[in-house]
Amino acid sequence: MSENELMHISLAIPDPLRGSGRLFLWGDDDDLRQMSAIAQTCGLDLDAFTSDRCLAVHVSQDEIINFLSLLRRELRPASLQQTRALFKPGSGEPTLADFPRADTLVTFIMFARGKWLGELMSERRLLVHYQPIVEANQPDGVHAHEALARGRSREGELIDPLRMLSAASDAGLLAVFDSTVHELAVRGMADAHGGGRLFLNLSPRSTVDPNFQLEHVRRLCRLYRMPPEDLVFEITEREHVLDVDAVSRFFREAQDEGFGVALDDLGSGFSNLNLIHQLRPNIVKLDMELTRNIHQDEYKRVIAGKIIEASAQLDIDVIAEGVEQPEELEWLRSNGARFVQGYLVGRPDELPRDTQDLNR
Ligand code: G
Ligand code: MN
Repeated sequence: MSENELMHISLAIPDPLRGSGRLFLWGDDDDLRQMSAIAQTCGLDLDAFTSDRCLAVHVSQDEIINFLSLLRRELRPASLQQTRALFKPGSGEPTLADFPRADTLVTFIMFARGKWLGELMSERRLLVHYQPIVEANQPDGVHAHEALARGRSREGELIDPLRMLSAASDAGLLAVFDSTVHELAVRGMADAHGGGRLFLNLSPRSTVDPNFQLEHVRRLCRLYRMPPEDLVFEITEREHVLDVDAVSRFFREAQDEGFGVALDDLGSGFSNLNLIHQLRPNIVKLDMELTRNIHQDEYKRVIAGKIIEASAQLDIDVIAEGVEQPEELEWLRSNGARFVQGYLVGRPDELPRDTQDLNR
């Protein structure tokens, strides 16, 4: 199908790196010392201070991504802003003409991480796995699937989804990433079973990003003959800098068009019960932190019990996540959690389970 071409990867992503070479970093002495220590922990060779206040680090394309993500994590924001960075392929020395091309380190990281992610997407190394969501009363049937992003390196190893999300965030590509995953997820579902209910993760920041638009999702629904009622957007609060008004506006718009909306990871470190009344989701997902050993922990039982009770009164469905033990499932089932998800009832898999006889 030629329509299957991904809609979002055509965005132009600048290319600051090609092949092996040296990354030149100009900054103050303290920052350079810290950067050379980080380069050493990565096992990279360096020409210390080739000229005044300049460090040259020998890197290949693969090594640079790891190095940059460490710099991003370890350096102070001011250092990222005041350090200048330039990559020269081979063994070339920077010339005067190169200086105007030197970016701030923070910009350089943004481009490089975006390029890494863009290549991952365009080389089809971004995949979706599907994890079943089942009725607690009927754990053998399938109610829906959650689409989970997975990546593969060129060598075929799995890449942690959090690494992809952090690259997407650094590069300002969260919404592009989310939309690409949605497209892969809907397509995979349609190819496998001609459809079925599907939960799609969405970063709260994507809801205000013009690169994410419900119009894209509507197009997917038309293309793959999927009714909007079969799609549910899950918003997580993990970023805990959530623009509640923006997410709420998005929830209303999505609900008006028939899509479902869910609050993900409720009960995790960052979550906040007020979001239930602020966002009025159709579904809440209890975080696995709350599920874990719930049958043995009175505090967890009371908190989860109250959330389940309040949800029932408000006509909100509850999905308990991360169910791994039969005792957890049993407690959740007998205390009114309608749906469960977790390794006990199904691990994420490349293919959705057969959903022919699902009951909606
Ligand atoms: O934040 P969100 O709920 O979307 O994250 C789901 C993540 O949790 C996925 O990456 C998935 O692989 C993982 N996961 C799913 N079920 C289980 C489970 O039962 N136990 C554990 N430890 N992890 C799970
Ligand atoms: Mn989720």
